[in-house]
Amino acid sequence: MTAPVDDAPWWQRAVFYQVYPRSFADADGDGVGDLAGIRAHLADLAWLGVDALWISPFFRSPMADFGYDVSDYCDVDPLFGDLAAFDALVADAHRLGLRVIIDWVPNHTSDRHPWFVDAASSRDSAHRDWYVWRDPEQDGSPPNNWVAAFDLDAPAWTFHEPTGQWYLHMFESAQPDLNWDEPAVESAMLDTVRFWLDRGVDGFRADVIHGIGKDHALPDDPPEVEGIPHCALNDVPVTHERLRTIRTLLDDYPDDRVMVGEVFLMSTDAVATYYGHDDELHLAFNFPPLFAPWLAGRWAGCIDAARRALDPRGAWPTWVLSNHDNARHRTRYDRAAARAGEDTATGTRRSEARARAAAVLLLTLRGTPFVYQGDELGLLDADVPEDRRVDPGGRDGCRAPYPWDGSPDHGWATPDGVTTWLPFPPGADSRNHEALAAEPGSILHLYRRTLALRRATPALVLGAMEMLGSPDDTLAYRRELAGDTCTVLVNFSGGDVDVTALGRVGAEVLLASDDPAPAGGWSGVLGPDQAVVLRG
Ligand code: TEU
Repeated sequence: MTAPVDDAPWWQRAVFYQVYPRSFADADGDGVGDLAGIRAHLADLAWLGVDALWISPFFRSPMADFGYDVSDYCDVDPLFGDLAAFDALVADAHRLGLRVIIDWVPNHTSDRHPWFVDAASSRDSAHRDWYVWRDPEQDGSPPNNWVAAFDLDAPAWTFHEPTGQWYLHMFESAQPDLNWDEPAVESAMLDTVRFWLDRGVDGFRADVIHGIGKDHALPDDPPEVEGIPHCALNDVPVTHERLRTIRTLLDDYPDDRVMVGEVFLMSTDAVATYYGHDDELHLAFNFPPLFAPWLAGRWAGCIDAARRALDPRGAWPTWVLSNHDNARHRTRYDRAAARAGEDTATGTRRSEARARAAAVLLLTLRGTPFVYQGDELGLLDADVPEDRRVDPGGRDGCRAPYPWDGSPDHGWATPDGVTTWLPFPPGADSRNHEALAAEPGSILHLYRRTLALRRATPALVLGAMEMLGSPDDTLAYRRELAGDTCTVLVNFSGGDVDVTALGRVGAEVLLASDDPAPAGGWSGVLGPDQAVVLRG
């Protein structure tokens, strides 16, 4: 029975691959990736077996936040190419069966965006109310206690001397927050969405989307908020109204355009509300798993929280292990293990095994997975020496350029004297796309095999998911669709775990994270940091 698979929207069936354009591939040899570079490697992504790309910002930008400070939403920054290069990329992607979603940054613009330049020109300017301005307190201090995302000691406000008011910025002072209470802002931003939909994009990843609504009173934040800058909360009802307007716009276009929102709240229950009642975001990132350590209990908690929050709404989950804002999961797991006393020899052995098992976990949970570029090579964060650090948020390590081959410039064709904007990740001489593609046992091939298994197994894509009781340090779940079932077992420990009690000895092993060609029936024992998928 294949009907449910065909009926489900593509974005529920898809595996997304996040491209960070500065670091993916460089066609013009300036040491920074570009759209033509991405286009030249689309066939590699089709070979890998992902379904869709999310491309981080490539719009005109002064690059104070590497593209998340947009000065023209409807043009390509010359660093990355031009609109024709974008159109060519989308056309080629579609020919290869790959969908393309792009980043949309609605919470803030660059301070060099013509709207802000005008807003700052005088209190009476046409665009003044497009941003959030407030008079100083009596003692001259900012209007409230909100702090900026990258420097928790600095206020989320910058005083603008010439006009004598503070303006709000959840991030850098070069990223003033838009005032969505001003109807002209909403309509101008909706026009930017239409612009790209008309050009044929399949949807958007919406940056800090929960920021587009803010409490008018701008109340002080409570003293402690877990893990995120206070003003990132912004959890107010008007945001949901705005999301419904955006959803209507998207749904009025043909072909199931999608919006996946970055709702940077650490509560899965709170994130769930941004799906509305199937009338707000199609998908929302759920970040607790992005910060979860490699521990079965923590993962069981994340899975349970997602089910409890999303299932009653009929909302479809998403899963993310890494992105351009945080240390890669392999690096995170290694660091946590080292802190917990794991010795170097054990750590080296376990590091790759953990990354492999995590890949199988990511790609077999119920929901839409997002693979961050380079995780399929098992990359670690780059060690970025102090004199090459560039990001105000300290996120350079996970943004290292993608090593395509083992040559000195790793396929980046940089002429003498030009270096890539960041150093390569460790071990790129051997850990690169070309070398791993030539090695059937590599993690790259494991990703490819797992993606192929997903495509061939509707139960893994849309099937129901049932957690099975399993020993400590392991997770076991069954995926089922129309009578087809498979079972996934994951060992989070560095030793063998006997799982015979699950009664699956002898079952056919469809996939094993450490073995390219598992033969014979399942032994009932999970190896160290091993994940397996069994038929039935
Ligand atoms: O990120 C939102 C966000 O809250 C994180 O940047 C977080 O504050 C940070 O990881 C803490 O280290 C989005 C984008 O993904 C990010 O790249 C941008 O810098 C940010 O918005 C501003 O646009």
